[in-house]
Amino acid sequence: MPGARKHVTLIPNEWSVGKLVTMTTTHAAEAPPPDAPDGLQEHFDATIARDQRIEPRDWMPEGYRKTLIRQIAQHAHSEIIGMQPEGEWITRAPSLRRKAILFAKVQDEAGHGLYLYSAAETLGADRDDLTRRLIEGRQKYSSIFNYPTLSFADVGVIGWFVDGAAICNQVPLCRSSYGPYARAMVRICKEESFHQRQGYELLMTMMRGTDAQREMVQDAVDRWWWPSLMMFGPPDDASPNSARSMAWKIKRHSNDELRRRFVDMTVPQAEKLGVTLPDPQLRWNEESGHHDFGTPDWDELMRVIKGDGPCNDRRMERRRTAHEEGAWVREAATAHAAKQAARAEKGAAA
Ligand code: FAQ
Repeated sequence: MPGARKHVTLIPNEWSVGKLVTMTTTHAAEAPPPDAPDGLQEHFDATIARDQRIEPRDWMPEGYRKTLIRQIAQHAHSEIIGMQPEGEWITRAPSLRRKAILFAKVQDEAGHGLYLYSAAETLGADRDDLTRRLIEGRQKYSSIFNYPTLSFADVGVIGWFVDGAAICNQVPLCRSSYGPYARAMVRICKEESFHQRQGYELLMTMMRGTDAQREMVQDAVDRWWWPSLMMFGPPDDASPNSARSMAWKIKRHSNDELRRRFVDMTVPQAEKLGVTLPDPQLRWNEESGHHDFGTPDWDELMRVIKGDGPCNDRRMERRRTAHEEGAWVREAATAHAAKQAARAEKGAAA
């Protein structure tokens, strides 16, 4: 295909997390001058304009705080629910090596959820409350995790597409204006890069295998391509939150811009792998310097977001059960913390 790169890199160099870490180590927002109590909004605006970070101790507009809690909580819920589609294959992985890799990946996703809930807590959110909202269907999680994993090739395609899309979306969030979120994203993105590589390597191995294995890979690609494009959210002209989130530098790029980057990144990788992306309109556009591609089914995205996807009920049911079954762990941890605190108090008094 004209314009396709000769050397396939999984993550374009300009998105190196290392580079972004340097970019994000700006100074924290300075404390507002004590003699200017009315200047808090101006101080906040100036901090954002200077590309400096807002930290938990800084004053922030209520809308900024709420938007961050909404996005970070949805992101955390996505990581936790996102353990399920691949988790279903841990017991069926074809070798000990694949089982160990998959186990580690799914555990990483749990860790990402926990960093993100912690980031939300710095904004005054309560983790139990966020979990309750998810379980009661009052908060969202990513549409992508409502699709079934029908074969082991799906594990590879999730790593390649879903973690690849997560990297496109999340590397710019390492420069998000809210410090704890941006810092959590640095570590998360490093781990997502490993996840993407393991998926691509698994698919490469299958493509070198039998005809049946190659068919499994192509079938998984056909099923996951469009839902992966939908992960980036509705088109810009139907994205009610984008303008404000971008003005606050919570989001750094629009949904369509990130979707296009993902397509540009993935096309040469698909060629190298030897699979066909299921979009007859996909072609390199010399003039724009990007790929043209077809329109995702936005009605499907809306249906899945509203709870009517292929696996929404199953995912939520599993999440509710896991929460109930984990009650004893939370009770034990709370009792242990209370005992430790009582011991420390007694020790201090002695
Ligand atoms: N699914 O105005 P916008 C991962 C909602 S983590 C469900 O454009 P915004 C790692 C949106 O919330 C994947 N809902 O919204 C992994 C809003 O609803 P609200 C998660 C969606 O916030 C890999 C409404 O539609 N990543 O993959 C979706 O500006 C493998 C209007 O939309 C993140 O969360 C959707 N796809 O942009 C784990 C990244 N799209 O709240 C396991 C951080 C939109 O007004 C295995 N989040 N909605 O009721 C973001 O960048 C943004 O929140 C967007 C949405 C881009 C997701």
